[in-house]
Amino acid sequence: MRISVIIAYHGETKYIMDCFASLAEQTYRDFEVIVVCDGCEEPDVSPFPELTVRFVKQEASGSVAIMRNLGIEKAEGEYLYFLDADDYIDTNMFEQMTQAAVPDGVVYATIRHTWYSRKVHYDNGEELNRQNGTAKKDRFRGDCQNPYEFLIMRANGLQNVTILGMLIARSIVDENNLRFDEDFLYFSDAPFLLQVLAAAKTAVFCEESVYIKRKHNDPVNLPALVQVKDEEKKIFEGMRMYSQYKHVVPKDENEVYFDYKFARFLVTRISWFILKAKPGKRKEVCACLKEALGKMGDGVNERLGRYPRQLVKYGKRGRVDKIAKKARSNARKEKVRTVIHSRSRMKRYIYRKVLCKMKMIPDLIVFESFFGKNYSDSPKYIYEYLNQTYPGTYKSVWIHTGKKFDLPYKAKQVRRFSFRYFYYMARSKYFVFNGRQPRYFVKRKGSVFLETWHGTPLKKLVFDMDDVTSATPLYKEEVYKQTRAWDYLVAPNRFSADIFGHAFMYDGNMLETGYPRNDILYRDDKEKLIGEIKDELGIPQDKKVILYAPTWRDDEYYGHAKYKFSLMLELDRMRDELEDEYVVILRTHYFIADALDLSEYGGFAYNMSKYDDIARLYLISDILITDYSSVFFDFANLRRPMLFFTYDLEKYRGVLRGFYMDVEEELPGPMLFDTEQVIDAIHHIGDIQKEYAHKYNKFYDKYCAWEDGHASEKVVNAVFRGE
Ligand code: C2G
Repeated sequence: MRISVIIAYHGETKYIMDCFASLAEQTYRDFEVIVVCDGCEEPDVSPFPELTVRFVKQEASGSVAIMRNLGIEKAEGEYLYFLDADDYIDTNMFEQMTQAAVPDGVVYATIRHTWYSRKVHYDNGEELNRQNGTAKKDRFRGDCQNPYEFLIMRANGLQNVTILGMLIARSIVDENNLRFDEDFLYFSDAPFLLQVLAAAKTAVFCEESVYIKRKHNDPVNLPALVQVKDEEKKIFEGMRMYSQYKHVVPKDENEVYFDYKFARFLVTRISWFILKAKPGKRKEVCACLKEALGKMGDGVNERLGRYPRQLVKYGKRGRVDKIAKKARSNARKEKVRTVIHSRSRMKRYIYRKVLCKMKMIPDLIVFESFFGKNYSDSPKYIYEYLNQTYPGTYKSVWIHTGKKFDLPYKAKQVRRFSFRYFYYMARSKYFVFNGRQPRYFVKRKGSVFLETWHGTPLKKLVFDMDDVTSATPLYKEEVYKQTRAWDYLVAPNRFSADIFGHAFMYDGNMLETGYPRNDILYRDDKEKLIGEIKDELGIPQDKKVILYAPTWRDDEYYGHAKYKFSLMLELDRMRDELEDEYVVILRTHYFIADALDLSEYGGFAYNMSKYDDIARLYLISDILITDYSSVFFDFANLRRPMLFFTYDLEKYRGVLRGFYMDVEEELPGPMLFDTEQVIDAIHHIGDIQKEYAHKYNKFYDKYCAWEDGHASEKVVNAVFRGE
């Protein structure tokens, strides 16, 4: 029994390899693959010699309906199976489906959704589901054996009613001359599905067969059809599709499901569209809607709540004005309900609607470093430079997370997300942040946002990441919106400037100045400062300092921005071997929630994770041990030795992130994998420095070339002095 797999391909090169792999590994082998290319290059199938693929070229870019119809023309199998180029299927799907197949019938499967590539989805399924809300099971809880109910009701929205994951006897299509309706760009699945169901002799549910639908985490560059922002066309198509194909659904209890889906489409999409539409457009909607609702049965009423019932009633009477009025008052009620039930929503509401309408304060600057956790990093040095050089010219506000900072110059301090925070976020002209601002930040006309960012990127960032496992799957879209608000972005070196351009899709002002946070590393009075900092921290002046500053791991967390850290360096052994000459400072990343108790190593190991400014720790450190943290790009400015404790290199590089550089080639120090190697390296640190001198020089030239101790000045001149 031969299956024809029809894939509509629209140039989704990034995804189709997973799709092919899932076909190549099918346990059932009697199938052909037809890829219809939509005005794009054929994908490379060479990595899958076991697949016989026929390509059909469609010259101009068309629609999924046109492509699938072309596929049907070419198909030679007794069964048709539609698969999307961005999706993949379980390896035993065809085997299970063919066992369940009946002549002149269809078999339908389970659909699951994922944001991830095949590798991540299968390897880490459970974990990732928990963090990012991937639907593990269909949410549908109704009768799976009733194909109408199952196939219509499980979809989230009318546009998601789909033909995917269904094995269809070719005879059904031929005898009834069925084709996808090419008049529809977004809604061609439902008509085809309904016609197939009406003509099929039997429809069998095969629960174990799983079709995995991949959601796109980059709707900016590669939106799925449901993510395309083309609301007007979608609204009209949805109404037309329902009007045209409602009659295909049998006039029995199954009618209710399709009617229900359309009523929800009215509530969630059409009514909003009407609300915002101009009078002429409203009239057009009115006519189409009236026609569509004229086909709606009465059976659906008891399934609908009061509000949808009212909208249906008004729509049937052609009263779009009433739909708009009702939708507006309903939206207001909803807003009030959510706002009064949540203090944070209330504050955000007042921020947007009231505070952002107040006059902007032209000499006010809001500073934030690491989401208010520290008084540190480039915002700190810009603030200090401004106050030293232009005393009294600017007013400063520092954001903190609960504990006020000890600031050297006059400044207001506001707790993050407090009412005062929103007040200053709304009224300030300038913003100096080293991370992303909140999603709801309003970029007011005339305001100036200076983003300093917080490190030369080693780990892949935003648009250069494939799977986003460490953040919400909508991270890319979110960052895209946030980076649109940045007026200036500081780059520490050419390498970063280039990466920031594509990783953030940033084309605003790039300040190619070096990092203000590194100015301190070039101070003339460094020696004096080192003595002072050692005294401040209680570190003996005569001991050398080893700073251990690792980064965080995307897959080890308690919750949002609360990451775990396990200390893999054995401090006991280090103390035994090194305590005569050295002390160790442990500095965990600001995302790490674990507070490590090092009291038993008193006098040898110090936990400085809560210390504000890591740059001051660099200054007093003779050796840096790190892993994949950007700290080494900064520390290199001191030209002191570095060791890389990369005990989980393969996992980190391969599964979690991916790097921008070839670490084996470029790191200016050895990669070490256990405590013994670390101790040995410290004993032979002089030899290591000699061995790595050449690499270190190259590294310094590439990543530290722009640093000269004057970055704050250059940034301030560009942003605040208009130079
Ligand atoms: N940091 C620190 N202590 C650590 C690790 C990092 O104080 N143990 C600070 C350093 O200033 C470092 C910055 O936090 O440069 C960023 O830390 P990374 O470990 O590089 O990780 P991440 O926050 O993911 O930023 O482009 C840079 C990347 O975005 C990395």
